[in-house]
Amino acid sequence: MGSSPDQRSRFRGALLGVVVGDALGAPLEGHPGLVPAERVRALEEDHVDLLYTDDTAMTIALAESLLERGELDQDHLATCFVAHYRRQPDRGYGPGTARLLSELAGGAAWGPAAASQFGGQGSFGNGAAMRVAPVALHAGGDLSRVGDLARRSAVVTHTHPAAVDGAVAQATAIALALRAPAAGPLDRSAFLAAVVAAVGDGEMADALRSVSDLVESDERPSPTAVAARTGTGVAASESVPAAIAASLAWPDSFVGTVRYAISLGGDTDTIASMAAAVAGARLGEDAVPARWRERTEAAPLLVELADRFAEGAGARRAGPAN
Ligand code: AR6
Ligand code: MG
Repeated sequence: MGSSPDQRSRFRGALLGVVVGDALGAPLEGHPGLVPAERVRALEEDHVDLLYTDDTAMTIALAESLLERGELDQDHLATCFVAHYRRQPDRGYGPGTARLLSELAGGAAWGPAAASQFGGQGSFGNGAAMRVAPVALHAGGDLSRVGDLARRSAVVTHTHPAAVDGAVAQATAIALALRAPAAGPLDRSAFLAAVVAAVGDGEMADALRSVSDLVESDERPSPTAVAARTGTGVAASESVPAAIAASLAWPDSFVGTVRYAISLGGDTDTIASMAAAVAGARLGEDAVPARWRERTEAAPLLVELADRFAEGAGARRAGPAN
């Protein structure tokens, strides 16, 4: 293995992970039960273009908002989500998110509209977690900022505590991966403990803890065991722990992580997207196979957005001119 990838390569790896995992996993979204390895291979070997879905569309919107405003501006973010949704409403948005974005497009304020979803519970879907990668890039891997930024990005559409904590967990996992040495073994136990600590007590922390023995074992856990513990549905409390477990099942392989994540079945695009973002953040863009990247819609746009975050982080490190 070569030297540790630099920050630009890791930023690219994280956002390429989002789009490649999403686009590769999308054809199997909703698959009941585990996906046989042959079905995953068939997807990989196909020659059709890999099209991205709402997971990536919302990631692009969040990235553009952070880059344009230089901060997490919730009103602006809501406007960016709505603009993407209006341009391309058929990207596969979750039903609650589609309804909410239509309400916002009609002039509703995001705060009360998001809070009133699902009879006032707010959405517990994984929509806030699946799009959160740009928050980790904006924070440059600074863990002290990631949780608060992730929370504020989540509540624009998802107010249920499990959805908000899912976004915090996923953003923290990416931020940790951005800082983790790529050479040598990853301390999986410390990694999971840091993610749990970031979310605090509750349903998400419990769900993450439920896989700790599997993740820490010297043997790679079987997809059957992980899926049985976490579930693989669109609820953040299922798919976020499933994705983090997938990234820790194959900590040194982007390809292994994506294959494993898709094999879990259920919300395959979102689980693969979240797992691949973590893998790409640690392993860098060279870990993303060229054959996947070339087939994936909008991969160059995600690279461009990653580079803009890297330039911002570089400028901050250099400090003001005087
Ligand atoms: N009570 C009951 N069901 C709920 C609740 C709740 N409080 N919250 C969510 N659900 P949604 P998302 C169920 O619609 O999170 C795309 O395919 C309900 O069935 O807010 O943006 C992506 O690829 C609801 O429709 O959207 C992701 O897989 C569903 O959870 C996913 O959709 C999803 O919540 C992202 O969905
Ligand atoms: Mg999905």
